[in-house]
Amino acid sequence: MSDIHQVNDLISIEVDGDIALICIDNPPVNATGQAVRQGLNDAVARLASEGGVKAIAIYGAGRTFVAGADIKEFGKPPQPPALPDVYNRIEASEIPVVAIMHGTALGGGFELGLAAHARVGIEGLRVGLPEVALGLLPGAGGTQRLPRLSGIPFALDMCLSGRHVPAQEALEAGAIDRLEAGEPRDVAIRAAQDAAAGTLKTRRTCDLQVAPDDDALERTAEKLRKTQALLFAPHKIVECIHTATKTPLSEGLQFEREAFMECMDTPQRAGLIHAFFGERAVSNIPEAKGEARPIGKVGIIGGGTMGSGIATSCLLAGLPVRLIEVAQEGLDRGVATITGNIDGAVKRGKLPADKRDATLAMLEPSLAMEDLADVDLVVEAVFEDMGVKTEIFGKLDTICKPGAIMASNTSYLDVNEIAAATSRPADVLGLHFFSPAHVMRLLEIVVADKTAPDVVATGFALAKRLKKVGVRAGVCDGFIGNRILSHYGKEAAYLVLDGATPQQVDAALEGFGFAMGPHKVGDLAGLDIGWATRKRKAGTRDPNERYSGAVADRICEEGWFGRKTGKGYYIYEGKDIRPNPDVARIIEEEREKAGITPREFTDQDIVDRYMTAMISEAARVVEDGIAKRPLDVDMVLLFGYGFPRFRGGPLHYADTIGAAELVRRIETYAKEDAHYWQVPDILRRMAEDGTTFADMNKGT
Ligand code: T1G
Repeated sequence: MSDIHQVNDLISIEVDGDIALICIDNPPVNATGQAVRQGLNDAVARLASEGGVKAIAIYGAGRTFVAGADIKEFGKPPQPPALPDVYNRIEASEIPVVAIMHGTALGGGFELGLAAHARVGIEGLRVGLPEVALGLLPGAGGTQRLPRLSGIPFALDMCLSGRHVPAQEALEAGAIDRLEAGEPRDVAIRAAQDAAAGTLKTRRTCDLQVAPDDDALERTAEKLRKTQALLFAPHKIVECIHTATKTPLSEGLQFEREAFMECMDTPQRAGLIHAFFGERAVSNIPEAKGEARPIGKVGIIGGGTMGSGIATSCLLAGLPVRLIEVAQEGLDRGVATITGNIDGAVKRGKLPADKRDATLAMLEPSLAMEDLADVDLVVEAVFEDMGVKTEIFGKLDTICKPGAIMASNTSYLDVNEIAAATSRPADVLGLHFFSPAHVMRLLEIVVADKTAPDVVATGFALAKRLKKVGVRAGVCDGFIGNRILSHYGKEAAYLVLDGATPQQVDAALEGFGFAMGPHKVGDLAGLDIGWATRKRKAGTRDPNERYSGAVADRICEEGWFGRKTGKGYYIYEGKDIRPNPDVARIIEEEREKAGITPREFTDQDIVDRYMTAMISEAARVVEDGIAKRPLDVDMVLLFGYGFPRFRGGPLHYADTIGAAELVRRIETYAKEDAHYWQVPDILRRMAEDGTTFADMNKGT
């Protein structure tokens, strides 16, 4: 190739004879930021004006084609040229343009392909329109051009699921025209030559008609009204695709643009983009970037629900596991649970069936703790008793090889005290998994006072290997998540004691976006767990604290622990779930005992109180340095506690309320209970100086 011209830092043109290549080189993912848009625009204009070229191929440098518009630009004033205009210029080009897509072609990246006159994929390619996961919709022609190429059902599926579609499926759906092997630039040269020679068919997508399918549109709209009533973008997507069936492309693009801007203006977009970057920022801390110790084999102590889940997660990540139990019966139960988990993973398509046996073969059950002498990491997952845990760590200290890491899966106990049971506290940390541990993506990496930096780095490396969202947490009772839960959980109980019903509280919070209200969650997890915690804390409970467990204790005393006993706050018979009428009686009796006259709460009252309670304790967790940044708290609640993703997390949500209003609320509620409702200093300072939690996340 002879003539290379750099249009700008990110876009270059290469001309050879009668073909030209346009290369996009904007690491890490060739996002279409302003310079890429401008460069593409100028490159196509230049080639059109210079003439002499019969075909153009656009490809990406680096590990992937274009992974979409630059998300970092969202929420800021838009910079011209707008992406749809650049793509309309490409579609209008008299010179055929072929898009060469490798790695991932997502969002605006796939839409670039759709605007081109032919699409060539390179093996391993995955295409997708994941905008909906950001509270947006494909805003550069995706909702108008894809139905023209692949029909309405496929377009609805891609735009609403946001899934990354393998190239072969995209080829079969007509979303790409060819699938090839080779380096992007080489494939680009061949494709441009074929387009110039006419052996690669080129056409404008705008000239194609959409095959009507009103049934699919109506069915989808109906389903969304039931399943995603709270979300904005999915409904707009259906409207856009519907418009594609009725109007010429230019009008459809106009409709799509307006719908896109409506989505852009929603708080959901801000919440979901906060979640996107937060998920990546949690490991963007100095400790996580240090040199990690190699992890080749893992030892798990305890074959219960947590131990088996953690073992499964390691096996699925290709890590050999030695599972330790004290008795054969427990060991067999652990192996059976792990085997069931692995079979479940095969069923869910998380593990290819032909890898099942090899994966299970990496599991070595044992009754001898001495067999942990050669592992690189031990995760202790036995029941929550400090005495038992310190005894185990004391023993591990005599067994584990130098440099081995000893971790506890405790969900609240003092990791410093556990570490002190060894002669090498630097090699000890907390790795707090969430049940079911092979499914839940959150991992609290609990850093004790003496934990060595490379041990922390190893915790983050393990999280990445297990495809978990690892969040750094300091040591306190309950770390980040459970500490906050134990506080806002009390408010749910107070609301019931003061007049609301468990069903009303659950419905109000489900209307806010939680998949399940706190009473249903309690029934699912087992009410006996909370009961044990209340008993454990009874001796140290502050006498000024209003007891929140009266109703729950009575329910547990009846032997009703929730789903596992068929009864809790609700009665569970098959698929039928209904309020437990006996709970209403218990609530009345406990109100009488406490001399409470029940009062009315609106759903908004319930949400405001519950969320203000959550935000208060979350703010204190940041203030105490247990969480280094507000976004760490947000990601813990999103990935471990079912917080609605579109709200971004409790502290992102707090910024939509404002510190001054939160202080006002707490001071109002404190008139009822000054012990429970206390304004965190950090909130008071924020109300005075106007800082936000987002400000505290900046620079990370
Ligand atoms: N914009 C800006 N930065 C991005 C980005 C994007 N689209 N995609 C990734 N990054 C950053 C990311 O934050 C990280 O930065 C680094 O790249 C590596 O990413 C008009 C409106 C492509 C599958 O939603 O799904 O197009 O943390 O760690 O695991 O219709 O990134 O290193 O500083 O995730 O290999 C639609 C989003 C946009 C795709 C790669 N596109 N990206 O995964 O690496 S909206 C998306 C991804 C749009 C148009 C609309 C993944 C990936 P840092 P990473 P990875």
